[in-house]
Amino acid sequence: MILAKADAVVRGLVGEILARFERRGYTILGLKLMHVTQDQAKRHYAEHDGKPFFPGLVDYITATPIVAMVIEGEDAIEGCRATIGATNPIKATPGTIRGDYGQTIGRNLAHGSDSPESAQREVAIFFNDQELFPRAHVLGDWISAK
Ligand code: IDP
Repeated sequence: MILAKADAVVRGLVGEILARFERRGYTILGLKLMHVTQDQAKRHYAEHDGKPFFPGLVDYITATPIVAMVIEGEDAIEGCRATIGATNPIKATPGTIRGDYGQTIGRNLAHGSDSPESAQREVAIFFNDQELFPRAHVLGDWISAK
């Protein structure tokens, strides 16, 4: 699951971010502009609870609406994380989302799930079944045929 976080929305970079995943050939299964509740933010970032930056992180993704996306494709998790770039934009390679548009770790524009288990957990926090369109599987298989 991908999030275009609050700074991406405020800066008008949602289209740019979304386009990068579309251009790689991934299939969009779900996509919405939404306000993240405190509860959703805390569940999503539960692994960071207790760290000094946790309150600021929750504030960050609840500050304005964000865009949540579920996408799929061959090795999509690894591919999406590569497209997003390193957590700290200063260390992110130019050509990645964070490397092209980010300045600080506290405003790094995008989130990408780091494992299939995380993706499953996160999708359940942000989407209900009616908001996902699994029929796109057919296109996903076709476009990434080996
Ligand atoms: P990731 O987003 O690249 O997977 P994680 O280590 O899972 O990175 O951290 C989740 C998010 O927490 C980061 O994207 C960033 O927004 C925030 N974050 C991580 N470390 C720091 C920090 O040291 N200061 C402020 N925010 C941080």
